[in-house]
Amino acid sequence: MRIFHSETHRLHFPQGELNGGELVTPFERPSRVEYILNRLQERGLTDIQAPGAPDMGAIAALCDPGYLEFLETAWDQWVAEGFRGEIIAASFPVRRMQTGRPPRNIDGKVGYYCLAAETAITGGTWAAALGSAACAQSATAAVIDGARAAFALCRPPGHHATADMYGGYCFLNNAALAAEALRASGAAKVAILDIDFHHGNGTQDIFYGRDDVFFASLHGAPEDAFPYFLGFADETGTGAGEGATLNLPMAPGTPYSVWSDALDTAIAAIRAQGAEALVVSLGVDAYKDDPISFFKLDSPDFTDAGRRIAGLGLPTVFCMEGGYAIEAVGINTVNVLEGFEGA
Ligand code: OKP
Ligand code: ZN
Repeated sequence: MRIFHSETHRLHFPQGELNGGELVTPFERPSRVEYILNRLQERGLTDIQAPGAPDMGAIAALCDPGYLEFLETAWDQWVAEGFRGEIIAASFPVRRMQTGRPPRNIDGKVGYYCLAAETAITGGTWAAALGSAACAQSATAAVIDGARAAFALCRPPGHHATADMYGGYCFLNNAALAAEALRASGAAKVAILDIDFHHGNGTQDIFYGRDDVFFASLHGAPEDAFPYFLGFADETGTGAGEGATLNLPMAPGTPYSVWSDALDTAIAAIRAQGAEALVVSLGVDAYKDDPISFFKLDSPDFTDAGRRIAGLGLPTVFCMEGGYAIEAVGINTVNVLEGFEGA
């Protein structure tokens, strides 16, 4: 399988994540990539290359222009203001405070474009986010060129990012970029299967009103799990997109026997939709020892999940998302890919 990885991910390494009132070392950290790369090598998945330059036109087509300008300039403005810490949002346009006007003040602007305060921005974040997007774009190009599948080792992840908001460790929605590129290449219908433990609120939001990109997500029930406010089973799409969103929220402690039934449900829906290409938001935080999640999948279950996904028989772009049980992240990620390839 062709694999795309960019060293630029290292440029994004905030020292602090707001967690339980403390600033802790972020769960989403550069070493995650090292564990994945090591495991890929160990298992002989060595067709790893750097992506091409990011396709800025495609990023501009997906995202709000003010948001992209913000991501590009936020650090310089923050420093110019005299702030000495990393960028962490503190003021948000919440209920009855939404007038759609991005503030001039950088602290206000940060809150305007942020959906969750755990995620810090630093001087290297924009470059890392672009490198991550480039991995998704190059992996998609490989599939468009005829590869059965490709793996974008995206870091930072993307599925919480909307067209105009960052948070949940995400800045640019890599899976959405992949889906849009597949559409542009001629696939009439594309499916995004999000198996990360967390609901892919950003991806859902981007495609919610459209019927050409089907979005299916398996995740911790929003009553109990981040992002808390989206991902309920009754969110099924709107307008032309009605029926093109499928949410499968599950309870704390969910074992593979239940999770795999949900996976089969999502796979059957993707088939019924007539999707011609597939994007997998590949998070492995459904793992039993993940420090911020609550499902009970074991490592061999990820191999089985990969096998089931391969059963769709679709050209497939895997985009890395979450997974924070650092030492198992590589094993679980590669297990999905091996299960897929061995099927
Ligand atoms: C990103 B992805 C611990 C809770 C952090 C944000 C989780 C983001 C997950 N401080 N909440 O979907 O794996
Ligand atoms: Zn996650």
